[in-house]
Amino acid sequence: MAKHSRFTPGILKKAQWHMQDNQVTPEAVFRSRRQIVKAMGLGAIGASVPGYVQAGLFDLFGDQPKSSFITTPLTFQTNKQYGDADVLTPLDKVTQHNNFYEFGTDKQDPFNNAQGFKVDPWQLRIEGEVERPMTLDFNDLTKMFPLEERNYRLRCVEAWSMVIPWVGFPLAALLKKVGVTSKGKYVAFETAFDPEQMPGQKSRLMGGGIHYPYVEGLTIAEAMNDLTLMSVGLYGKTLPPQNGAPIRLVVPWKYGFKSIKSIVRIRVMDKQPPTSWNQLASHEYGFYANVNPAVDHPRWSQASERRIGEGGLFSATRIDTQPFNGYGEFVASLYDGMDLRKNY
Ligand SMILES: Nc1nc2c(c(=O)[nH]1)N[C@H]1C(S)=C(S)[C@@H](COP(=O)(O)O)O[C@H]1N2
Ligand SMILES: [Mo]
Repeated sequence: MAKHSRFTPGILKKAQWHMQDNQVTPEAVFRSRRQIVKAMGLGAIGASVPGYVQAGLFDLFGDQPKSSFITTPLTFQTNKQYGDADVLTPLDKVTQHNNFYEFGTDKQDPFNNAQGFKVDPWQLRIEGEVERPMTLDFNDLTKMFPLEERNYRLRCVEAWSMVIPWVGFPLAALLKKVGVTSKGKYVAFETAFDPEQMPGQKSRLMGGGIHYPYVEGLTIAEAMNDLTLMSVGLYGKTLPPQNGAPIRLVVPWKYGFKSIKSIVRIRVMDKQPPTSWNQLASHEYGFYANVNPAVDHPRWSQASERRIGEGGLFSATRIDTQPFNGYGEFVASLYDGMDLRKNY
């Protein structure tokens, strides 16, 4: 018994809540938990049931299951082509300050409410104007394409920002695999619709008034740009549910709401698809939503942003916002001749 006494719930809890950077990772906590489970003779269950069930098991220890999201390590190559000069936002901020209205509108709601979200089995359907429609299952998401790690700035339309080391593959790789037809001009994306698991889809108030499922879209040129990433992980591990597990879009030159989470359907279309924030308030949120310090939101300036960093949960540094979030050299040409004030 003394053998595993050092893995006491108290110590685990402390490790979790004192986690200030990525030195102490959820994976490390997960591993020590697995040792308790093993010591209790529950090893076989612990190893074979999905993560969310294991999280439930840890209730036995009086720990906080909501903080024990299970992530597993990924294999990837690091791609620094799009910059790595920014200081990364600490993991605890990336995973506890989120927008995912399906789980509530407060910044900590997704962290608190998404932990039971079931991501395996999962099906991602790719269809519409494609030569070879496909359905990817949970295992395909991390195995079909070589994974890359890329550090991207994420600029929310609410004027806060983070720098996140995503792991994923270019959306272009997937689109090439299915073969876009000559009619394919836009790509539409859809988040899972599951009110039993997503309380924000049950209550209009809790879901922020959005008409679910959450939908987004890109032009085919935007979708094919190499910057456009399908993310399956962050900080080297699979995505936590609050960040859009098991697969989400990341479009770093656009406001964060374009980066749709927990995707179940990608449809190549011949016309511009509807998008959730545009449907909710079209005078405030456009289809393009390129980060643009020169075009203010009707209710606030977009000239600067709060970069969330070290320190307390809401500590931040105010910095100037860059056109296209600093990715202009890679994407500005997509909008040549376009009035970006009109096409906001
Ligand atoms: N399905 C869905 N996707 C979503 C959202 C959402 O509410 N639902 N919020 C968006 C917004 S406003 C932002 S800023 C980013 C936040 O991503 P993060 O929580 O991983 O930082 O997710 C985007 N994707
Ligand atoms: Mo956002």
